[in-house]
Amino acid sequence: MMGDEIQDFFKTGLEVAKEAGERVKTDFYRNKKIEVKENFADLVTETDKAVEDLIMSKLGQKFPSHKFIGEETVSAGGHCELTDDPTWIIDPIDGTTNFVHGIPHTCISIGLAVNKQIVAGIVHCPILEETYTAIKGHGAFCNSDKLSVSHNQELKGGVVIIEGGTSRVKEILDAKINNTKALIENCHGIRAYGSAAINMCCVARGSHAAYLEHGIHVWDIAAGKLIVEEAGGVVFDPSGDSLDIMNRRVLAACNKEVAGQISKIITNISLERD
Ligand code: LIP
Repeated sequence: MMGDEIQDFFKTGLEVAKEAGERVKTDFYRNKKIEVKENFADLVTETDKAVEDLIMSKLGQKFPSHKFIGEETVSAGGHCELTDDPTWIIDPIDGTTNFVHGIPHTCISIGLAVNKQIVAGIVHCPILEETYTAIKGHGAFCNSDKLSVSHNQELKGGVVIIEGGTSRVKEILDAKINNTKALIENCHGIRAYGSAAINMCCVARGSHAAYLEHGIHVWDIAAGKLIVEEAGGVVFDPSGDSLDIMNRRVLAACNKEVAGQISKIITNISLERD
């Protein structure tokens, strides 16, 4: 696939993300219709569904041969298969719990995979008014500012993001609490912004040394993975192995030294694949 084609796909993806952002912004300040998915803490709103429909129909009209993986379509029993075909991987609202509670860290995350590699990524945060973008080989940006990860090589000198997630399974929570403790003991501080995509952009912009989460899905990290890598960072499986994007766990870091120091002190958790 030619670079010009990717640029064209990206341009359309960005236009659609911004249009979707207007809907998210309007609904953010209104009462929301909320439903639960896997458990009481796993939320979806009518806005999530409407925004996913909007993105898929606009991109589908423009690129009829492309495939789609969307959070709400998969949650409703749809297909979650990553093939070599151009595939748009969409989280219509990443940070749904934030959206529900009026916390501004919420975004639209759109990644485009070709031959199973992410070639374009868009994380549009309509309330924060930040749009993170990357095209493979062309760097990563926040609005028009070029992004660069931190050069710090010591975990002990950085801030790390670790999320609680939506699972309420005791064994998973126990492992996450142990990992949280191990991180607190070994870094300046921990944070959690409630959106995997925004967490990854925090690593890309250089303010955070790393982000660790078990339990995420491919739509949470597809765009962010490329944004971190194009800002000079690394994205691995938390074990230190290469990332399997469908394997529901992620470790993004400013460099492989910091990633390695985290892999050594945490316990990996196995989850059902996407
Ligand atoms: C969210 C992730 C976040 C995780 C939440 C949730 P959603 O995605 O981005 O990192 O901790 O549990 O999965 O559901 O808001 O798209």
